[in-house]
Amino acid sequence: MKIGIVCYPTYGGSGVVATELGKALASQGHKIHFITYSQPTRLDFFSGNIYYHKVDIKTYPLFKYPPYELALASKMVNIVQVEKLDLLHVHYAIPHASSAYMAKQILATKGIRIPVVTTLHGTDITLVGKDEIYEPVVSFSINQSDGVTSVSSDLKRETYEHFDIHNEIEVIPNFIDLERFKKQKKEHFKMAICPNGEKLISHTSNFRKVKRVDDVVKIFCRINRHTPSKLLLVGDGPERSNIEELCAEMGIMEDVRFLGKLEAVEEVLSVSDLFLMPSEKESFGLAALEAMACEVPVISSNAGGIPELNVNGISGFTSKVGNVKEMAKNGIHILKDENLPKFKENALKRAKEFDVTNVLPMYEKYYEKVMEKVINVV
Ligand code: GMT
Repeated sequence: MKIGIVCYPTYGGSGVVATELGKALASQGHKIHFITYSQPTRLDFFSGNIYYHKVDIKTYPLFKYPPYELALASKMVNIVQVEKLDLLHVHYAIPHASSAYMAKQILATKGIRIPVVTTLHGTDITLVGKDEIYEPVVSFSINQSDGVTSVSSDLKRETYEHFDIHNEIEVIPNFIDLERFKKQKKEHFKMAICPNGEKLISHTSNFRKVKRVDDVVKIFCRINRHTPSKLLLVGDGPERSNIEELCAEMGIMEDVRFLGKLEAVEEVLSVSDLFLMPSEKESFGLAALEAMACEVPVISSNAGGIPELNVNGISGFTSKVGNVKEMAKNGIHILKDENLPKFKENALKRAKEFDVTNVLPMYEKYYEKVMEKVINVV
């Protein structure tokens, strides 16, 4: 199959999922054409089956807001024709689904029918999309897609709740390449951070308010008082300086390291004992899956789709958003020497269910179904 993939190329779950999906499809022999405004972060190697097409955007003094959606739609029209694509798969509804609709209409005037699959990732529905300034266009574009997938059942439920959708939404969960995340313990790294045998706790995110990184710090403080630990904070974003201030106020700077954006996040995760994800909203929680793939149990909130991944009492624990007291208590329980090995084992076992080899066929089957549907509509 020749597939065009449209996504945000920057750090962030939706771009990571789109890029990893493209890589996995390419390894199965499909020709994958990424259409993005810059090289996707995880697309850092050569593959004969992967192509990258840059969406160029021209500015003009009249444009306060350069029309990216139009440039993207035009690029899709061009690539579908030149590369003879079979299908377009757009990740994150805004604005990718509406640009794809426009491209589809333009191509139809040239006698080309291109099936469009839209994958909903979370904030395109739960935060940004349902805002009235975007809602009508988001609803319309989702309804006009030939196939719609969501990364969790909870996100599917929220989409039907907030939008007038008459399309069937297929749940295809996010996935992980366990080969890449296979434990590669860097014990010297752990020794440097935890010289006195402290436990290592980690968190990775884009440091947006929705991630509640302040709760991460509060949970850590409570755990640390009971079980000597160190905290690694990976990632960067708008809340980072506030969090640094909070750590200073709480007098825990000695025990916390800010690592910024890391390519090889698995190196940190593989030596961690516990992962914290107290998010306000999370359609799936890819960062938690990455931790579990490195055998790290997860203390999380029960927001959105997280409980579909982190099984309470098995791979970790889930609590109500903001209940830092309970989260810390559960963290202390997991970190006890007699409990940790079992939780680690369970975390990895659960992650294996989301291995790319299980999820990739779901996408391939879905593409075939959508293509068949489009071909059969005269
Ligand atoms: O976090 C965001 O603002 C958007 C998005 C992204 O690109 O990182 O994250 C969403 O998509 C991920 C991949 O499907 C999910 O794992 C995240 O749970 C989801 N984030 C939210 O729902 C907040």
